[in-house]
Amino acid sequence: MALENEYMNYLKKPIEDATRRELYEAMCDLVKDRSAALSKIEGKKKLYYISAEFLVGKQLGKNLINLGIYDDMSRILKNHGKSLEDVEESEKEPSLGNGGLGRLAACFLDSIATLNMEGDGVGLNYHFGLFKQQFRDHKQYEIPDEWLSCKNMLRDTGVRFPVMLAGKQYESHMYDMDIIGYKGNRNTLHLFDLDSVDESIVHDGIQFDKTDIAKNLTLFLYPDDSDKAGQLLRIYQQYFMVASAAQLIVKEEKEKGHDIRHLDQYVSVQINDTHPSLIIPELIRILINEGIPMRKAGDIVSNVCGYTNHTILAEALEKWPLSYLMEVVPHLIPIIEGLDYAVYCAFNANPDLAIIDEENRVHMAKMDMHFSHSINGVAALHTEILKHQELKPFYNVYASKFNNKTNGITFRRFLMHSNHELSDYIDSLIGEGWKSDASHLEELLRYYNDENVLSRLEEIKYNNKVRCAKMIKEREGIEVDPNSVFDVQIKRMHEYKRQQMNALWVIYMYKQIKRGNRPQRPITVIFGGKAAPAYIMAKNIIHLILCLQELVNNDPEVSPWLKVVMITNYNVHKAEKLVPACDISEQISLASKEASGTGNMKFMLNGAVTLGTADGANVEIRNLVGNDNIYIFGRTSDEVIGLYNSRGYHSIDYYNRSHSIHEIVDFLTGPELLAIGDSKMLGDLKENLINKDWFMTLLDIESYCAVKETALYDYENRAWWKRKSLVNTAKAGFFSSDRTINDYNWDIWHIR
Ligand code: 26Q
Repeated sequence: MALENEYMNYLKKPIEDATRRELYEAMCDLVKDRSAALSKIEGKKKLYYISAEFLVGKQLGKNLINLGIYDDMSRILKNHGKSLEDVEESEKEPSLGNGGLGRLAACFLDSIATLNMEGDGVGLNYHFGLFKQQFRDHKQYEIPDEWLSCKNMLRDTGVRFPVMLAGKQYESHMYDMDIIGYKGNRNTLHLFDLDSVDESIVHDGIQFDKTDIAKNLTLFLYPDDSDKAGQLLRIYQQYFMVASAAQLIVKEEKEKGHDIRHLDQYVSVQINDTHPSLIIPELIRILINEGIPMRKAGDIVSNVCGYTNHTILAEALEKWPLSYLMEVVPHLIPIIEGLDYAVYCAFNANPDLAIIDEENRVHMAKMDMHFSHSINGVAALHTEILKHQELKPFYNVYASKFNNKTNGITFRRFLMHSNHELSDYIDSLIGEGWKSDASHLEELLRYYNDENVLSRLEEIKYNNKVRCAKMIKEREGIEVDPNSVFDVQIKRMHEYKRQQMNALWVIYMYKQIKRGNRPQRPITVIFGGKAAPAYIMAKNIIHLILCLQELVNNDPEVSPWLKVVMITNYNVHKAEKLVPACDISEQISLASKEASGTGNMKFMLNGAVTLGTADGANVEIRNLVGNDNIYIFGRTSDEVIGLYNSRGYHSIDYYNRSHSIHEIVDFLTGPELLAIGDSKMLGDLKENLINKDWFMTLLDIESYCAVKETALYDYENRAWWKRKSLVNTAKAGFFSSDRTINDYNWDIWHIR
């Protein structure tokens, strides 16, 4: 009753009479005030997690859970004929991240606060996050995704810092979002903005004048950087972020009465990929201004900073022309050149280790590795590849800096919030201990042979599929059968992730059904993901999937057995609906290319079985669940790396040698698809597969089809499959981001 009265104070009208929006806004105020009443977490040392992306997702539900009042709120609304889930729909999702890296940062903040460690996030307050995706004529269109007009968790702190950009002074303006620990206290996510940013300069989708910094600085997350203006804008954004972060750190340290000459005793900074790398020269510059000699300043900053690498794709490693940096941050050039010179002297002019290369480009990752005390990869295999392949010259000289921190996910969002029914059922079986120590999930293995438990788990999965089918019907207008197998691949569109291989399997299955070879049970293949606006091949893959969706779902012979769904505008909210409903989790990247993956962990936790390559964290999933509870196919990372090194892969040979591959690939420009789609886009896809296929789709496709057939066959042995599903949930504890954060703290931060 007390909570209801408290809520009524904000709502100021009977719950029955309030609109969803009013119910949402009142609850948002309640959460903000409850959160403000929590203490700030304090410790002897503080972490700053700096990241260009924080893909935090909707905040209301998660905050209610962490405040421990979700169920009560849900009951209060229900008593008055309203639903909390409907109210949650009113919130706009802040899309302040692209995908894995941004979502990881958000999971980390949740765990840091939950573990009662003093650690804040620092990033940018983009007015438009990642674009909103629409489909027309089987193609992706991008429109701006405005989120700030909706009542949200941001507080205007009034705190401002001067930032020099291209010799002119600007002022950053700090907005804070509370990060509430699960039944605990709070930390903060600080997002910096520029007052003069002007949303009205956006036109024709997501186009805008990239040169007008005063108007565009924090307008968009990742503006297209395929031209010079776009690259300069990224540098402007990055420096604006880290210059603000550095001043915030200094301000807070001074307020605590700490001597910033001993910054390394009190502060840890984690650099999330190379996007915040300029924090290194910026901190060094500040320390020098305090009278500390350059060498000493370099040592202090190295002790403070840790660097996380999230990718092994060379094109994602940032290298900025020195001339661009001269334009945007001229005051950092003497520092960066000084660091480069120090490296030059220390390592006998070894070009592999140089920060500035012969073409006068500054390698941000190299600066990070020299001037951080820790370099980590995000899954065991990824870290090994960094050590022995991609970053080998650095491993040779800094072996002790390298360490692995396998990614994790927050179970508060990806089980307790997204799958209440399963979460509550787990509580009833093994108690709530798993919520503070996820390894307790293993206690579920006690029920391995318990028919009642297994059927209840099956029922929960079915209910989730019904809910998901309802969303698909409402949002996409496609009818799917909850009794079908839900096969799900949701992630950014990228050739290395190989959505095209799954699409080729759809063609294979379509042809099988046409020939009368029907599957034992209908299959629903669900895709979701955005393509970067300038990434032509990823857009071609979306086009193929949308054409297949039309072809397959409208064919009366095929559609009773096979459905294709491309989810529009896939985001965190939709992930929460799709993940609990999934039977088969598609994690089919070319081995060695996916640093870790975190979707794979979300699916596993929710009882899906992985169909994947031995890549990223899939390898660790396999080690945990055993070969009986996962479907692994395709070449290993060693084999793939060998093929790249020997240039031994020619996709055309696979196309010419295998009749079935030939047939599937030719279908791309066959009459069925050309009647629906664009001959150039489909033709380019086909041509790319035959003559380039950089990510080796045709190498693995036969093994993929064979193993997928086995998985679908095994699915019919229901008793067996239910056990596989149980084992996956039971073994997922390792992938709690609480475990990951404890590892970071133990090995790198030492903040608690
Ligand atoms: C770089 C230069 C210029 C423009 C953009 C970028 C850029 C932007 C975003 C580079 C990388 C990203 C994002 C990378 C990312 O999300 N990586 C994913 O990180 C996850 C968390 O560690 C891993 O699980 C995934 O395997 C990895 O792909």
